[in-house]
Amino acid sequence: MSLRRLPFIGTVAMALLGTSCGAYAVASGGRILPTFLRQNNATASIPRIPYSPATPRLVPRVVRRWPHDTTAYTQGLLVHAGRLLESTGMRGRSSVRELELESGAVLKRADLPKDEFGEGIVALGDRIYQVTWKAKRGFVYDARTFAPIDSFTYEGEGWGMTTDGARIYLSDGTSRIRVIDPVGFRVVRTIRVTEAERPVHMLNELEWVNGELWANVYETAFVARIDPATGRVVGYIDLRRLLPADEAKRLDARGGVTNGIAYDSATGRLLVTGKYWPFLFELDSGTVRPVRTRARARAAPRE
Ligand SMILES: [Ca+2]
Repeated sequence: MSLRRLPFIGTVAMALLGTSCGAYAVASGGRILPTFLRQNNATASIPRIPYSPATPRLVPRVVRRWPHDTTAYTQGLLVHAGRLLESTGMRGRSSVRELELESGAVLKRADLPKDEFGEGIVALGDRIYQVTWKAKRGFVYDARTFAPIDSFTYEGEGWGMTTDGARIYLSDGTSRIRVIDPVGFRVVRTIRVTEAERPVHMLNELEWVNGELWANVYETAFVARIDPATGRVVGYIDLRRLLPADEAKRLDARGGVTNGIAYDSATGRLLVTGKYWPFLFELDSGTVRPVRTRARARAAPRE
């Protein structure tokens, strides 16, 4: 998603609508919200993850960093056939790009119409699919030339996408991820993502990594590692230490949150970034370091 939500929206909406709505649910932050608000990604609260101290958290080792366009409101990031692709959002600035990793230069780009708000992308074969935030319409490009070749429609909002090589996975800011047949963009099943039996909403940019479904959790610096069969979060990647605290705070104030995961299964290269971030960080995908959780620390024997 795109625009940073004002913190009082939920409160105001509750005051205006709460008394007339009978269906309530406890949001992750402990606040009581009408069910329809909790499921509406435009007004959802930031999940206070990890919910359980027993859920494994990993702090990745940074191999190196590469330059990234600080005007890019990163919505999607992936490697396809050795090419690094990114999509960007914001009206009038939405695009699909091919990047040169070493310089951050944009080698090729296709701009969306000025009234479109670009979101995630996925590449399958010779096609790139891109969704838009609220227009319920997506675009298909020739993966090599970026020439527009088709469009498609879907219900609800479009946030992040990835693929296991056959199906498309689509997030929409809630805790659901739709699994989609690219032929006709038809939903074949829906994954409900949970950690410690609680829904993990605000799921954003996606990546398929060695059979796991990874998702940036919007407005947090955590990446959820999801078992695609059950929807359970098997662990988190903790990206809070990638940027110096003052820089992260400065970026966060203008919506520059962690977003963008690209994994090249051919090389094992793992890249992450954020909206407006000055760098793509290359992480050591083979030696992601486990963080001792509080529950494990208590259980650990003395050495
Ligand atoms: Ca991705």
